[in-house]
Amino acid sequence: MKIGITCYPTVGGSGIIATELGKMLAEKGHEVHFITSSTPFRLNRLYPNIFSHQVDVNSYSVFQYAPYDIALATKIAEVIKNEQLDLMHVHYAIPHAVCAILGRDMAGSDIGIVTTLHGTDITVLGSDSSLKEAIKYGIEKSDVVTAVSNSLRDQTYDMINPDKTIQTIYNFVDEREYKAADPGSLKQDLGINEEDKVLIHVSNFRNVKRVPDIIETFHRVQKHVPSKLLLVGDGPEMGRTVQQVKELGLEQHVLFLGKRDNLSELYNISDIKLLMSEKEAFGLVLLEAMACGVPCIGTNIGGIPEIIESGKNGYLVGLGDIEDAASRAIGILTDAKQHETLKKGSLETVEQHFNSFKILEQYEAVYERLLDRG
Ligand code: GMT
Repeated sequence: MKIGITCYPTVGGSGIIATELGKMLAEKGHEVHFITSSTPFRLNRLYPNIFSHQVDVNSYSVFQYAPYDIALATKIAEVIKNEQLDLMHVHYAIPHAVCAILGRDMAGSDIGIVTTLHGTDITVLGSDSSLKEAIKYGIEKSDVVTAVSNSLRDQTYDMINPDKTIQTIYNFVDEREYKAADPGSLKQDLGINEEDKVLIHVSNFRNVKRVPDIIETFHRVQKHVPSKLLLVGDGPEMGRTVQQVKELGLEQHVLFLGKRDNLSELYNISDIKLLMSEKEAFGLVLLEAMACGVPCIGTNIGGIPEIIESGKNGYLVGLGDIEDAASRAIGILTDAKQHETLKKGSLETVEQHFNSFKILEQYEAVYERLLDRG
């Protein structure tokens, strides 16, 4: 099949899923065409049957805002025609589904459009009256719509009320990259004592991630267990986070690592992963951690309970329940047997429910159904 993929190419779970899916499809012999504003960051080497088409936006001085969406639709139309695509798979309803629909129309084509919903296009933008109708339109005019969790699927029905069936297809990780492995001297290289426990939080440091809850949880853990907190990523809340760490006197115990590519290695020196978000359609970072054998503590919201099963691979806590999160973390870090059980459960969860080959098959089945409709 010749498949066009549009996603946000910069760091973020949706871009990672789109790119990893494209790479796996290419490995299975499909021809994949990324149509994006820049080369997806995970497309880090040359693949013979992956092509990257970049959207050029005209910045004519009369435009108050450069017309990216129109330029993307035009590029999609061009690639549909020139490359004879069989279908388009876009990630995010806004603007990508709408652009694909317009692009298909411009190309005078009737190829199928698959739209995958990742979260914020529904949970954040879905209540914005300037966008809600466009999101509904993008969903209804797509041929197939998938959501990355049952929670996101149900929330889309509740908030947008589209006349469309939405199928859940879970996210996945590349198990060849994310696996339990010997981290070598990384702990030492980062200046962490061998006997110190390591907690990790990875995010884009936006409000919804509730990073202050992570710091407060760690503050409590640190009083009982010699430990370090790795903060990976960057974003608008970083300044406030640095300030909070200073105010709590945790500077010696928190490592700000910024945006990193070697997440697998960092997970392999970590004992617990923390994700205390107030909105989270899935939580890909949980899966990445679990694939490396790291138990997770996360809030009981959105798609997180579809990944974390309390007592099997970590613990769910209420939103903002720092005390419970800290006491769960202390429990795990001070009980090697419990940690081992949760580690085993984490690896099993990824293998049983989020296996990349099984997820790939689900997407391929969607594509084949679209092609078969003639
Ligand atoms: O978490 C973010 O803010 C980034 C966003 C994205 O566009 O990558 O993540 C969303 O999609 C991910 C991949 O499906 C999910 O794992 C995240 O849970 C989801 N984020 C939110 O729902 C806040």
